[in-house]
Amino acid sequence: MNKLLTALLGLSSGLLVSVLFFSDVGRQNARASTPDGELASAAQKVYVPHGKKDEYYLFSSGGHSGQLFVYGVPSMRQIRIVPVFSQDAATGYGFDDASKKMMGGYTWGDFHHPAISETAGDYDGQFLFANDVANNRIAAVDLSLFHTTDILKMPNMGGPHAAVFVTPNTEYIVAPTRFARPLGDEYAPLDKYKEKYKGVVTMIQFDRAKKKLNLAYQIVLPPWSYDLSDAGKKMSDGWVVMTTYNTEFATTNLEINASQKDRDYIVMVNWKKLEQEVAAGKANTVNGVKMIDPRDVQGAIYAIPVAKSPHGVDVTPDGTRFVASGKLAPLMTVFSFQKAFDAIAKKDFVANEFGIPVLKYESVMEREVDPPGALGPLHTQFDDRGNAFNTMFISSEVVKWKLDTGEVIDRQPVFYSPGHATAAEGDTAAPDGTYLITGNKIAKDSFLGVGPSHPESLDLFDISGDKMQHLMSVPIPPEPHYSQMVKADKIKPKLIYDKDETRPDSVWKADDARIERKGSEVHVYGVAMRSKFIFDAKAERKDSFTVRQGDRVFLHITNIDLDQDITHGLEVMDYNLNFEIQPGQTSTLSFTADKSGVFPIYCTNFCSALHQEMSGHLLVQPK
Ligand code: RUQ
Ligand code: CUA
Repeated sequence: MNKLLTALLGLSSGLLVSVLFFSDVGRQNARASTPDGELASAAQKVYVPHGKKDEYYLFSSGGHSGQLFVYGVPSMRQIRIVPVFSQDAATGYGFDDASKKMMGGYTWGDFHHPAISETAGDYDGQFLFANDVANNRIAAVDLSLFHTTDILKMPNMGGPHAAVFVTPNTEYIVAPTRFARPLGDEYAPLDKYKEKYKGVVTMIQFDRAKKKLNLAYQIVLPPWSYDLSDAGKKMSDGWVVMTTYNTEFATTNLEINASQKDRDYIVMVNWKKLEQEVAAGKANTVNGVKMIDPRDVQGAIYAIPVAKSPHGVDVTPDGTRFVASGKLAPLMTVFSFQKAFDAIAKKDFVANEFGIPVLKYESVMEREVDPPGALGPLHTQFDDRGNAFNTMFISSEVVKWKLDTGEVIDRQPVFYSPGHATAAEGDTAAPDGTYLITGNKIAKDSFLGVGPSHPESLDLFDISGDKMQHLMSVPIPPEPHYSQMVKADKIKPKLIYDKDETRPDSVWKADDARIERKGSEVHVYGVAMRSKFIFDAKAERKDSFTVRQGDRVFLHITNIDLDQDITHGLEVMDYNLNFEIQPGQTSTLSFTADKSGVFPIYCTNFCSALHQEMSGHLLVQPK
């Protein structure tokens, strides 16, 4: 165990590198000698000819790129990149006024776990939620437009890593924090960690009609680190489970100091009960947010000991159990909700931590699954036939095992070091059992070299048979933390933006394009159409306009080409500005014309045979 610990801890140490390398040489040879028949079968399964479409969408987190990557499965073709937390010149996201405001002054985010909105425990395909671990934000993406519609900044948080997980009817989006911090941006020295620092869980509601995220309430918890969480379903609907580490309260050198104890905790929270308590006025208001303290509520928050430094926790599709994986213990632990409920009823508690009753491990645990030689279990996924799939980071494999018995059925190598896995419809109450994709942290020799840093990768498996079949590996930009795979027909993309005649700032007829001056503000209500800009319908040169140096310029541009895929872009030369206007969309870009001179404007998105002619001028008269 100590050796394992050292190996795990010394990610950069020669020991781990050699362990990985040694096992991977065998891997590469085994792969090179895959029989031709098997290769042909794999190739056939991933080939989606022109005219046909993929069966699933894969929505993968973009990690510190701050973006959402959209793939088709089984072809594994990347279809789209949707900017969520980071500026994106291609779409003008973070350049136009609305998205810039939404980003709240940040230019990037660290997006870990996408979650598709659910209805009755099933992905409904309407929205996708994302977390930004670095800047304490949650975003909502409209899956009919593939556009981020709202970003919510959460106070009192220290990195919502264990987010986002939605409850079965998207009643709540749950965001537990990774780092404990003093509440309300207060200062407190690290010596006061145990008293002054708090771990906080934010409960967020989403208004589908307004496409807006709202802070519902927060739960103040001990200063442990919350790693992953999942929502109960069916018999466990109303509960949320989350893993913790650093129950040692270490404030330095965590790799050693936060790995001392043999057990950390799973925290179980009854959000339905807490909702009632909040409605009944049991929450205090702390820094403007309703906050629940476990000491003030009974019967809603419990802790269960779990093998040290657990990582993933995943609720089974039928909602009866949850599986926790141990980074530092080479095993998966199956816990039973029923056993937990029974233990709670019997008040079978062994301790109380910060007002949280601690249940007895043996009373809640159903079984430990410990496949020989399988090291570094991180996450669990499920199929429709009672099987679980676990990623093994250190031994680079997927282990398939039976939930009811713990029997290991199959083990397949992964190239290499998988973090999460994603099963088709995997987080729903009814997974499909067709495909599994691992999000790999290390690509090594898999692709053509691109310098010292290699891409991350995804491995696709066919899991419809008893044995898993490795179909292909594809590169992916950083960082495929987690993804969700949803049936393609559940996503209903719009071909053009809804034309709303009452939308402010829109101009629907070329003849209505106009310029209005209000003091030093110049508002251009213009249109983009094949193949011209019209900024001022009354002007001699309709595609040019003149302002004075120092004016604040607002470009309100409507794309009146209501045809699919006719997107226009607009750059302002030397002003470092570009944005995109999709069919039927109105977008506003504002800037101060602080440089005098003549600045060509052109369409940046290839839109017609005369796209090159789609241009004009901004003239800035010197002061
Ligand atoms: S975590 S590799 Cu950020 Cu989802 Cu487990
Ligand atoms: Cu419009 Cu190119």
